[in-house]
Amino acid sequence: MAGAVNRLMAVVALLIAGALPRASAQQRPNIVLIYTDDLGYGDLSSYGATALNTPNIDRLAKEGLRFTDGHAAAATCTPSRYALMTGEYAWRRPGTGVLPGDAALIIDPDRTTLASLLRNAGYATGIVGKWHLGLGSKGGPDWNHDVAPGPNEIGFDYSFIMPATGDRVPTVYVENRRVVGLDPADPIRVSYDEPLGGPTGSANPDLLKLRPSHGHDQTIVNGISRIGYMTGGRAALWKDEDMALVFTGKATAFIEQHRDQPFFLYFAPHDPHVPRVPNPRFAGRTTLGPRGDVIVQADWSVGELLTTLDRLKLTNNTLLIFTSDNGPVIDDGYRDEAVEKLGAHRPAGPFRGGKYSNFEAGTRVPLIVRWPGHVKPGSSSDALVAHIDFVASFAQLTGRRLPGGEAPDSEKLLSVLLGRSKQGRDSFVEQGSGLSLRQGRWKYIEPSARPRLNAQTNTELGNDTAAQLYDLAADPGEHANVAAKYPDRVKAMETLLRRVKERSRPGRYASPRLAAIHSLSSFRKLRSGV
Ligand SMILES: [Ca+2]
Repeated sequence: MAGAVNRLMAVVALLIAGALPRASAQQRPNIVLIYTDDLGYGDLSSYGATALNTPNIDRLAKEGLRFTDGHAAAATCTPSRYALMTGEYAWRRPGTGVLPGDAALIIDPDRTTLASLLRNAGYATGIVGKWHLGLGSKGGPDWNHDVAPGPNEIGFDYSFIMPATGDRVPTVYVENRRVVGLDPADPIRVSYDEPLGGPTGSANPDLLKLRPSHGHDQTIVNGISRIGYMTGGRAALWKDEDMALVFTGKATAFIEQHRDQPFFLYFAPHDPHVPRVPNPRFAGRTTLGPRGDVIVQADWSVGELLTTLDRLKLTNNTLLIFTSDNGPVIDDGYRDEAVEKLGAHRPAGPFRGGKYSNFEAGTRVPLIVRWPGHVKPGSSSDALVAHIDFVASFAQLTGRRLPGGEAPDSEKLLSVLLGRSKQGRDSFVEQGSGLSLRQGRWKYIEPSARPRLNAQTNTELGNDTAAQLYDLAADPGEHANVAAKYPDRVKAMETLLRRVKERSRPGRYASPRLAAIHSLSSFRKLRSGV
């Protein structure tokens, strides 16, 4: 009761201050965005999987709206998350590809982000989980002092993050700019160029409990070799088996702490990205090996958040979105039985390709929206929507106006996200190995001389030197290229894609500071070959 009164008082105070001219308490729900890592369209029982059960995520589908044409902006982590945060296609910005673990921040702190938008709207904002958008200014972060700029500088009041990925050093958590548990007498050193001493996967395979299948053979931490070299920080190193529990605990604590005010929680679990190392309580829970076990672990994390919302009586006033940052991959660098135990499970569902690919499974991901009383329970939508639209849609939700030029590729689709309209995007550019354009039932993949197959992950990348056109209504698996049959359609979509590319806004964010950050991260990317 006291909580409800406090919340009402806070809203009244904001209304008096004129910050929210048309908003009411009901229009300003808490927002929880759950952003899993490499989870495929077909990996949930609510999206057709039968090899495993995801009852907590399925509960969201039963109580909310399930999208069948929802998309990440890109088929890999960094560009997908960049577009989510900024509302701008990542391919417009050099240096936004998959980043090494010591890259500088790639988002200009001066621009509007999903987090700063909501903070300016009066929300308490927090991120728990994977970041992978770079940290520090030019030259990368100083791991032994303030690790900044980072999430706290682009709009998050609170941050508890994994800097890059589970398979990249440094393997430490950073909470509000500081490495957690760091002993100053044992400073962290990180390099993506030269070995720093200490055992590596290539030199000391006998020390490994999980062996790499390709790459991932540099510094060993917790019996697992990673990408990149690291020494020091021994007291701060994470234990992979505990990561889901740690993140989930921090996420539920954030909810608990902010129960009396509008909050935005961006919860970005590591699962089911590699290395897949389930907590013992989830090991062996599926027949799919560790990849299946960590999906069940992610489902448990979701369940913990749902239980917390229920217990605090916040469920009805919380808009919850569940999704994934890109499509699935089976062998992503470790011998973790994912290939051997896959059986009949289809992580990509009916779609072709996966993580890294131009084909639909690269970006088409599970997307569920729940907001009791506002979103019809058990409903579904085939509208074309994308994570890149969250910035503009959350601006609608909170009655904020986006300054001109901000979130340039984000569309106001709140009514679509809430299931009140099925008029989604007219078109959408998917970023896989190259670029593709979606428009209605059609998908155009621009010609490319890039490889057709990622042999290491066995992913069909969808590249071809000829233009490809697919009719997804008749052929969701993209097997029949009908470009020769519909030359006018190909020409029109090629032209539209070119126009979208030309629509970029040169200069607006190209401050000398950001230009320096960009050029540095591109340079590092080239050097480290990621
Ligand atoms: Ca990912």
